[in-house]
Amino acid sequence: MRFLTSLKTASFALCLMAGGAVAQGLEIIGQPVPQGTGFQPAVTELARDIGWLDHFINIIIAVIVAFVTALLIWCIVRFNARRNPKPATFTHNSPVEVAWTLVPILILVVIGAFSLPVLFKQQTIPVADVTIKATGNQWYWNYEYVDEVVDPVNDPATTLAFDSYMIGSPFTDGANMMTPEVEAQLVAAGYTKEQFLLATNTAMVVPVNKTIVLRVTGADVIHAWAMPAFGVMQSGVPGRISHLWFKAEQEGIYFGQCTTLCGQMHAYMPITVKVVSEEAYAAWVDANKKAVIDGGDYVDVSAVVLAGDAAPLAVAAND
Ligand SMILES: [Cu+2]
Repeated sequence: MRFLTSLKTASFALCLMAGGAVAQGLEIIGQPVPQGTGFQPAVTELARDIGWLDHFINIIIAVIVAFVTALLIWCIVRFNARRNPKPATFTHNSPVEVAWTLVPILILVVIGAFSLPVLFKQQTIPVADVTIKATGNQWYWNYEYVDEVVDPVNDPATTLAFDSYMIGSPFTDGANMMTPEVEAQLVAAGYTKEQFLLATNTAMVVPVNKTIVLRVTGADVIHAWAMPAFGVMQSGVPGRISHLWFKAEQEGIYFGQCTTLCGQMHAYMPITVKVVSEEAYAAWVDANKKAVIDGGDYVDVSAVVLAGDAAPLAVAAND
């Protein structure tokens, strides 16, 4: 990893000259939707576990709230001063005190018994099929495919790596605001203006149904790499490497964001992940290695797919 950024990021002027919209060949699955409530569609076991745990704890909370509310109403109605002109004078009731100590303890034990296994599953890092190092910078991400040496014969030290900026950020000639130029860039990259603040100029690409291990760190301040549809979030702390893992089960495009306040433009360093077939992933890696050697730009996975270098993408339905 001699050069952290071995690939230049795509030039939008070139994209625009190439003539408008690039079909993505992939469905956008992981993004916020208008009037949406709850979680984004879960495409990993971890995300399903978290969703289940959330529902489970919500039920417990609802029961407790209903019980306490009923108790309050009963006390107000039954034990008010008007109905009890001569108040009782006792101060203690041991059975009730034992109950209100033990019952909450039991509730916490039950919650812990279900939540700790989910936490351990997240934090037990399996053997990786693909290992990627994600480095948070003010204010963009860098992705390094640590096992993908670009040119093993002539330059065994350079791995595939590239920066990922929000479309519309100053790096892409924007000012973090929606303008006609930014919309044109989004369309050129295969998005619409709905994906403003989410879409990036380069995407992290991973194969479907493979175990991906992400090494997360920060280059300057603390950032955090988070992907709601995968149920993962990990702080990127300068000087140390943290790990997260996921196995995405559905091809598509997913959006996440930096989730630790890292400075003035924290809101403008989103994350785009494209989950593709194994064949498309391999072709994408090869195309980008070739681009590094030839001094070319980052190659989007849609170019690989649409050029027919890989098997056609099966786009799964979004439920
Ligand atoms: Cu941030």
